[in-house]
Amino acid sequence: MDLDLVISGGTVATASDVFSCDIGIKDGIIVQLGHDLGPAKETIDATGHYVLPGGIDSHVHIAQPSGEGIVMADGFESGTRSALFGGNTTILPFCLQEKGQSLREALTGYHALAEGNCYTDISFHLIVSDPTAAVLGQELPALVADGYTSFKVFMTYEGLRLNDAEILATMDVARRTGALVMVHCENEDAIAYLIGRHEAEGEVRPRAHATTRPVAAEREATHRAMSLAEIVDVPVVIVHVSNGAAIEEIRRARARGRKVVSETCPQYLMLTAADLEGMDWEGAKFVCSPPPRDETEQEACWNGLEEGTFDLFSSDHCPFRYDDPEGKLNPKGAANFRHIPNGIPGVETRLPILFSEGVVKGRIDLSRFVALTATNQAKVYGLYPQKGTIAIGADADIAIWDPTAQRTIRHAELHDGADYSPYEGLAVTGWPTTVILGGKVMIREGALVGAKGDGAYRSRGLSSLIAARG
Ligand code: DUC
Ligand code: ZN
Ligand code: ZN
Ligand code: ZN
Repeated sequence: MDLDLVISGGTVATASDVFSCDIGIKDGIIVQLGHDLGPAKETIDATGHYVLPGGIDSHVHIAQPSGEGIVMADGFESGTRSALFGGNTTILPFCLQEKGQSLREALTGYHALAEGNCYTDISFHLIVSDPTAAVLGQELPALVADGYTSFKVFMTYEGLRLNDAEILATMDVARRTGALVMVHCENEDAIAYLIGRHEAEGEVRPRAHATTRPVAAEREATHRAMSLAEIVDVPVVIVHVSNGAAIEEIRRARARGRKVVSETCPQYLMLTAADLEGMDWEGAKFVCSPPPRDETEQEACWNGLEEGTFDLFSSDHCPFRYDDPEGKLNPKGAANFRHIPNGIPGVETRLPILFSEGVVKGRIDLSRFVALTATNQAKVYGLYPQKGTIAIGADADIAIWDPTAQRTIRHAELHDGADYSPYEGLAVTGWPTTVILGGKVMIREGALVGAKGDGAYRSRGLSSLIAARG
């Protein structure tokens, strides 16, 4: 049996081990690990390189309706292309249920947009915004059985947020089906109160986005989400944690024996509220929720990555163009921060930033990097062990990294549909140079050789990390 591909001479890292070995691939699957493999139709020499599981980014927004006249900067083609160039082989975008819509209807739309257009594998989380009896009683359980095994609820945003009763009822579907609930934790009433006060004082600049969404609003909602999950007795994922107080709440809940999965994102390590001050309206480029905080909170998030509180490091890629009437500077947004769409691009820069700032600077080791960016992502969201690791029988989804590459992040060299990067000018060490999806070379030495449509939709099983925690 000739192998299709051998990756030789590299340093392979998994979430537990770093070792020197060659990888043999056949029919899209890793079939051999060892030395002197072959013969093979093709061999890639990875000498001097790291060979890592392809990144999995479980928190990505693509083609999501975002309010009147606002258009997300990425569809599935540009979003997955950007993800691929950043060393990812699977992303999990959200399927937003709009009010009055069934989840199936919403899914039909996203699948139609994604079909034939993806450079990475994809799978969808659902966002439940209209938890009617029919949705919770029949539709959602049926979709969980069909492989849509995670759904997100929001505690903020008028028109999207669920009240506590609705959150409890939605969590109960997770209890009955084994699905996983993700929660966006910010207290909407507190934010609305602060927005009212800021507007009364005439403070409508982008920086008010941060001061109207303080740490206390996130901490309280984080505590409440975990309490509601405790009452229902289900695990819960706290997404995009931005600060030390919320981290403390998560640690306390776990000390009580609660199953909590937690995630942080590059913006909470690299940006601060001071970025929202910007020149003129430039601060709009950094408007995301929760907002970037300060250096103390950045350190708290690093600590949570280092000592193990965070399971997941995801991008929360949510791209809007800046200089665009359909983006950040829409006519209303250019006059009042409330109307600046929330979210920033970052699917391509997530891995290089954590590698450079975390691994190269000695804050986390290479195995922890792999765990946070691939293995735990697969375990939490039901893709493991098919994805998220380098093992015999796993999909041959692999990123080959040049750990010494020196790059300065320039949006002009990225591949998303936005018109800026919040990390413009950041110098990083290390970049994925060759990316392989299901045994097919998609990026070879920095050049795109794969085609849109090479990525496919993957249905998912139930979360194995949760099961493993008993
Ligand atoms: N929440 C997200 O998860 N992404 C972007 C905006 C938001 O509020
Ligand atoms: Zn060898
Ligand atoms: Zn959110
Ligand atoms: Zn998000």
